[in-house]
Amino acid sequence: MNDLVGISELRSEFTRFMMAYKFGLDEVTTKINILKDEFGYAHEYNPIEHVTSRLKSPESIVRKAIRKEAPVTFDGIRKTLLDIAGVRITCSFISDAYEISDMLTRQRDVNVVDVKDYIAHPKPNGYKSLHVIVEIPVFMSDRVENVFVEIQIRTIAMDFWASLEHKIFYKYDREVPESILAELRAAAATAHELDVKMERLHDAVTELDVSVEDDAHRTDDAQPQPVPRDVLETLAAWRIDRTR
Ligand code: 0O2
Repeated sequence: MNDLVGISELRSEFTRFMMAYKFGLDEVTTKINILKDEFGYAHEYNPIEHVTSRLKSPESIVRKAIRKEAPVTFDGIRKTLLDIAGVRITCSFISDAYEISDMLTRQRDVNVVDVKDYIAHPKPNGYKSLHVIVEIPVFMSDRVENVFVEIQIRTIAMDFWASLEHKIFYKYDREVPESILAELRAAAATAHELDVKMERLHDAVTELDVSVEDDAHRTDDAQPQPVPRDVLETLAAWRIDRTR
């Protein structure tokens, strides 16, 4: 009976523990969405392509705590695992990754705890991404809790590579054959070449200083736009013409 009470208390403590991370994630995601929307209105070009977020599962939290030889207590986990809450931002160009990181980290309530620049210093397998761990205050009814959130920023090409590598890694249960590892390293180099080429093209077009309607108006929940009066007049005139 005591065991059951213990388990049930632990479960609600775990839920409370995770809630703080969920709120931290919500705060960071809101910040990113504000930047994304503001860019959409104020500039001709939006560096933020896509934003996703995730909370680590309880199994994976405990597994990682054990792997890192952290005390498997809430306090131990809180201090050791800085990526329980994670946001991933996909952007168009390499320079965007640094610009987005600057825009987020210069905000007053964002405290930068750690930066791992795997873009400038890729992992040996070819993995590239800019990782920024931030600490953010979450205001709750009876307390303020500072929560760590890991922000991963990468280009579309880096994200494409990382998603496939992640699948391969798990498919082979972490024992990936050397031939496939070599192909992955080569693919990472090709992805980097594409990033560099696309950025060069983008810079060249920007220098032309002509206004081009791009895809910035595309959203995940596109709504019909109001029909302008001149379009309606054209349609009406066309219809009258056809019925003559
Ligand atoms: P998931 O499924 O994304 O949660 P550290 O905390 O610094 O001691 P850690 O956690 O390995 O060590 O830190 P690091 O290097 O910053 O990596 C954290 C996350 O980056 C990983 O989270 C992955 O999301 C991503 N990542 C790092 N290296 C690779 C890689 O080689 N390939 C891919 N595809 N992703 C990578 P998790 O918890 O491993 O996984």
